[in-house]
Amino acid sequence: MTKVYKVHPGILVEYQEDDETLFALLDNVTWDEWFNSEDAEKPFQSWSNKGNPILEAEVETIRKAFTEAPIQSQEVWAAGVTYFRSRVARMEESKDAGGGDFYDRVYDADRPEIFFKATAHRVSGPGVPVRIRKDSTWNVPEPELTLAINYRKKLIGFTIGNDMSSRSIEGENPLYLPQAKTYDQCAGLGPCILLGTEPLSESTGIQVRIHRGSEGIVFQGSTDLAQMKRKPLELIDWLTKESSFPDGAFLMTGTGIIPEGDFTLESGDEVEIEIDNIGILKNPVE
Ligand code: DO4
Ligand code: MG
Repeated sequence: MTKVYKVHPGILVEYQEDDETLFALLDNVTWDEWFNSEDAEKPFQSWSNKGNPILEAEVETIRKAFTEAPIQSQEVWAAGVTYFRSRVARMEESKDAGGGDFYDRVYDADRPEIFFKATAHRVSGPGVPVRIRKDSTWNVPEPELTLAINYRKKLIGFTIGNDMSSRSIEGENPLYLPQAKTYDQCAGLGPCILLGTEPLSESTGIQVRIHRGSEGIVFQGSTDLAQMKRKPLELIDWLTKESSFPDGAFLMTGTGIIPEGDFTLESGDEVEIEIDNIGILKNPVE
């Protein structure tokens, strides 16, 4: 059976041995070095020997110190309209601006929609606020399986991404997409990278829950990877065709969950995204 390794910021590695969860803290390597090392692809055999084993009881204390996102110098990119639900929602929001047709066409085209999302300083780790733009009136989180890709353009693992989006800005004019998508704290990433060089099973579930103070859960939705029209390796191929990534990159693979049109996020909400086998990413909204 293949071993499961999860790498948390830190670099704290979580793995299973003889039905036990073990942890090792790697203090002799930076995140960028680890991300682009041979061991990240294999994954991890020799690092586990180099790491300092720590007790499970110490892990929570250590992890609290790492409300960081699992990123150092990697760029964050995102694919769009990769699920039918996204195609329908974008066509609705942009119909008055005459942009609906573009989403329909990109859903069926060979070339996917891929856009630049963020550099590391615009990304929030677990528990750290993500933001809604002050000049936007209609906002949603987008829960997305996110691929970790090394400088050799190879898939090394998976994390959870929140592609925070302004639907009012995007819907006004599709040319405003970069402003709808990229601003300070426009993305959540974490809590770890589940190592793996093969795509996850299509039955992998993605869930989102939006909590609003005493009202409780005001939106929840779910999907699975079988609903995604594009394949992860196809998206990596398009992203890396004419671009190099000296420190590697993250690629969000698009959302299959979008609340109905009358829903907007509010400051004070908390977004909780869960992807099977990876974990849970929670961020308050500012
Ligand atoms: O085309 C606009 C953005 C699409 C997107 O972010 C998504 O489908 O997830
Ligand atoms: Mg998205």
